Amino acid sequence: MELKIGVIGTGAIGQDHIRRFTNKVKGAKVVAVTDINAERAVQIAQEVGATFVETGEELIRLPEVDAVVVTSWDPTHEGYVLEAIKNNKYVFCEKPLAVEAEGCKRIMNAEVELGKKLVQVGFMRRYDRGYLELKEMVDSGKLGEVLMLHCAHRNVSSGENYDTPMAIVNTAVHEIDVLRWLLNEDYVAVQVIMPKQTSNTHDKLHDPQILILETESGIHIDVEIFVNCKYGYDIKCEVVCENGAVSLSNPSYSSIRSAGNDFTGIPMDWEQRFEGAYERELQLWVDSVKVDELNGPTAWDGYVASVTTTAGTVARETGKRVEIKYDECPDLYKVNLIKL
Ligand code: NAI
Ligand code: ISE
Repeated sequence: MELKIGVIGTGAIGQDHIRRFTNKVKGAKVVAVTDINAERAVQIAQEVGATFVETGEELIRLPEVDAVVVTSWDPTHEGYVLEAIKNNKYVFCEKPLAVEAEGCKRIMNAEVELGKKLVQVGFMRRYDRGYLELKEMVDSGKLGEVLMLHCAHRNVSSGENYDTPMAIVNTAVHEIDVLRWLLNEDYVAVQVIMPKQTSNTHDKLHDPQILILETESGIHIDVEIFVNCKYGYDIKCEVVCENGAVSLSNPSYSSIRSAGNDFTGIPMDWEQRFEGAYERELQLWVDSVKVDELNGPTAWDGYVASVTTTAGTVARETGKRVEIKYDECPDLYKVNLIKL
């Protein structure tokens, strides 16, 4: 039977996910969409044979909607997720789960009260083949203990509305999630370094920035966040261990040799770079909803990401090393195995 999905937010990633549910993911169908930009949502609804609904709340309550996807702006996520839980519906929410840790806690409380996980957060990097291979190597212990990680998150360019705090809250949040999953460890402290700026920025954005995270066992992680690098969408991660190192490589399917050079393509955006990860993420979410047992990133993961990004913001503002403390993890979230 097909899982009938309602999508809230038909902007960039909302449209991508609708396309994936329609053309790639098996066993799912988008039956309802909504957006405050009604004109665009009506058009998209027509294209995929879905119903346009006036509001997100109305969409969540529709009896024909089995599960909800939230791809609207960040501050709207919490309200829609809480409404979905209230209506006992599974909900896939793009990052961030809520803009602040308190919002994530309200969502966890609602799930704990219900005694069931209904929420999955869109941390798609956990489904990327490259990160999965790194994790396999780290977990195998073949290279010895992990000592350091050197990472970079480079976007081609950022818009006028993208400002200094977003580098951590909106962009490095992906590293913050995927690296604790990769290492099976949480963070204990964070620092932020503000290096020399690119001239390709504006006065509300300090670009690049460097985030330094420390984990429970003392692993140091540096993450360069450079959102106007101009040349491509470049995601780097080198895990340095006692007896070797393992790194991500950019997926590319061909290269050109000409005039004494070897040209290899670089993805230009996250859609291209993580195409396979998004597909796997949504397919596994649909499969898990159908068997009534989620196995992806939880509200707890959303909470940990939020506490960490907030600590990162304080570290940037104060220039100091900031210790990170999380609440006790509720039992509901202690077992969470992604079966890939
Ligand atoms: P966007 O601005 O292109 O689309 C957001 C859409 O939500 C817009 O069409 C807007 O009209 C609509 N919207 C805003 N408030 C609404 C409300 N109350 N009810 C219904 N619709 C509403 O933004 P984009 O890039 O698609 O991002 C959406 C979300 O997805 C963000 O939270 C962002 O952080 C996340 N995201 C995640 C990515 C990932 O790699 N996992 C990549 C890009 C975005
Ligand atoms: C965007 O919101 C994403 O989630 C992308 O994956 C990230 O690369 C980009 O920097 C963010 O703005």
